[in-house]
Amino acid sequence: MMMGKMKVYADRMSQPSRAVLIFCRFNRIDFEEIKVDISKRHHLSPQFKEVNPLQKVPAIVHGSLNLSESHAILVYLASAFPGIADHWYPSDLFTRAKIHSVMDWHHSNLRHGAVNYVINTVLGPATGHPLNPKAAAEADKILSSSLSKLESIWLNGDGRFLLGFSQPSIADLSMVCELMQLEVLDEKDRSRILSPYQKVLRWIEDTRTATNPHFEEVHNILYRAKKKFEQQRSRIAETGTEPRNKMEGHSKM
Ligand SMILES: N[C@@H](CCC(=O)N[C@@H](CS)C(=O)NCC(=O)O)C(=O)O
Repeated sequence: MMMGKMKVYADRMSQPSRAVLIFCRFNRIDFEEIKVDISKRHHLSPQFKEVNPLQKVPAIVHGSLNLSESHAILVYLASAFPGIADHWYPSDLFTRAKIHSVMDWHHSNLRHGAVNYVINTVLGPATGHPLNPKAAAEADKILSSSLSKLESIWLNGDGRFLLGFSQPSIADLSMVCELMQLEVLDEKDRSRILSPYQKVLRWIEDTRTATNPHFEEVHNILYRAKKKFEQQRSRIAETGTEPRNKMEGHSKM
């Protein structure tokens, strides 16, 4: 059956989008990246609603298959395309079950804490949400408790990757992309959150190294956003004034 080139709808500011893009690029999957700019509300357009009625990125279209949810997409990609190394989504049933276990945990714990903390301390105004210190404090607690479990349970094996594996799986890629969003925080805050977890920090570096140069290329947008937020913070510190326009500094994200 002719499937045609797969389309990946993504915004590189979105962590699950980055995981899918890095996976495709690293594994030399032939695909077309279609940018859906969340800060410009492109995910709410009628055209994108046809692709993903949930109006979230990432989403893929491959032949007659429309698929959303990054974990389901990663499982599909690892299974549908030939020549993908087994370590990404091992064929052994018990190992697969463990990978699903850690990915499900991620979505209801680590992601919950990380997204809500970043939205409520830095990114909110870019997506039309006011910053909310109370929600940020709650997210901070969830994030710290998740990082502690990540360090003591999921990264407790002999290998350098989740579940003690010696090579990365789709779960490593998904979770590291999640934590990379902490780059946009004030550096002191980022260090306060991550520095107690040395295994986590080492694992982020190992996953980056294992998937480069694609990891860095896809994350470039985040490093540019980090610089903009840093400049914005030092301007506020010098002049004591907020940017004129709430969206200033975010519009090119
Ligand atoms: N569980 C989903 C999460 C998708 C998601 O929340 N995407 C965000 C960007 S990171 C989005 O599209 N947000 C737009 C909105 O909620 O309006 C996945 O893993 O793909």
